Amino acid sequence: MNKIVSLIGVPTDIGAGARGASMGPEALRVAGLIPALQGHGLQVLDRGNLSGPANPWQPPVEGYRHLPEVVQWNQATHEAVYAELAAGHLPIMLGGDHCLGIGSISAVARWCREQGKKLRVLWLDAHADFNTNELTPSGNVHGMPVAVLCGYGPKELVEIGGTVPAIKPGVVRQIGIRSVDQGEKRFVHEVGLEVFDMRYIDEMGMRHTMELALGLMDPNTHLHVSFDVDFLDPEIAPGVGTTVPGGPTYREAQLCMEMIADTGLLGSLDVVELNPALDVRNKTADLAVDLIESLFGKSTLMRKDR
Ligand code: HAR
Ligand code: MN
Ligand code: MN
Ligand code: MN
Repeated sequence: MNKIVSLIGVPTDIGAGARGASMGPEALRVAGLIPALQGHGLQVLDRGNLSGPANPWQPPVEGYRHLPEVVQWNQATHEAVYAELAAGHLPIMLGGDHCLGIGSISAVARWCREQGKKLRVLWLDAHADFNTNELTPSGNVHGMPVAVLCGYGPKELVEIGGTVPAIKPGVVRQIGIRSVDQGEKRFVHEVGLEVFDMRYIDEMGMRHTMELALGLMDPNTHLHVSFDVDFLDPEIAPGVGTTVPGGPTYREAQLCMEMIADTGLLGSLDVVELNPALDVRNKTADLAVDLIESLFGKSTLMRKDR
């Protein structure tokens, strides 16, 4: 595990359907993210926040809302994440809405290609985020990042990391999914995306789910976690723009994070969709920090295998 982590705030809600995710980075800092990470022996570099265009709050154009602005924010994110990886740091992108996964993961994929490393992406989310401008019911680009990364989307976004597609669907494992639009569903099937939806987790349990999602990784794998806070059940995590009932409980989410930590392969992280305007006394941010601690190896007792 990399011992220097770099926080990159990306204060925008440019791809979202509700305003407020732009306040996510500060809410995570206020919730004590930095001391929490330091408490696990990590050195933390807070790189501050990136800047970019304001949210013009316009209707979709050709099926995309705010595409030029989305491109600008993602170019900045790509460069910032890539620079931290090149410096040997573990980047944590503090969103911001999930459209930023395009910039972040394209940078991680570029880095892995250059280093000859394998990549696995865990996509923790209520949503599959696999829409295109033709399939989307909203035009919100935060519903499209996985499709864009796999090469389906507008040229300006698909080409952000230079190589197209940035990733193959086979590197992605989606966990916690419970809201997929009609056309999106067909498309997820068509490309063969590996989805552990809530029904799967209900039937098989989080432990078995994570064993499969983390299975067959050789030690030369860079593990990227894209943590959309709406992955969590809204009862425990109300501070997101698109709540969907029936998500993982507190303990299921903890186990998910703990099992990721146990691999020792975590190389980068996105924390997105936290919306302080919809939160209650920063409760969702506190919970996110708590879960991030587990992701970085906090455990109740010393593990017998350590
Ligand atoms: N699927 C819906 C759409 O595309 C809602 C997407 C909501 N996305 C997020 N990110 N909050 O997962 O409009
Ligand atoms: Mn998402
Ligand atoms: Mn989501
Ligand atoms: Mn804590």
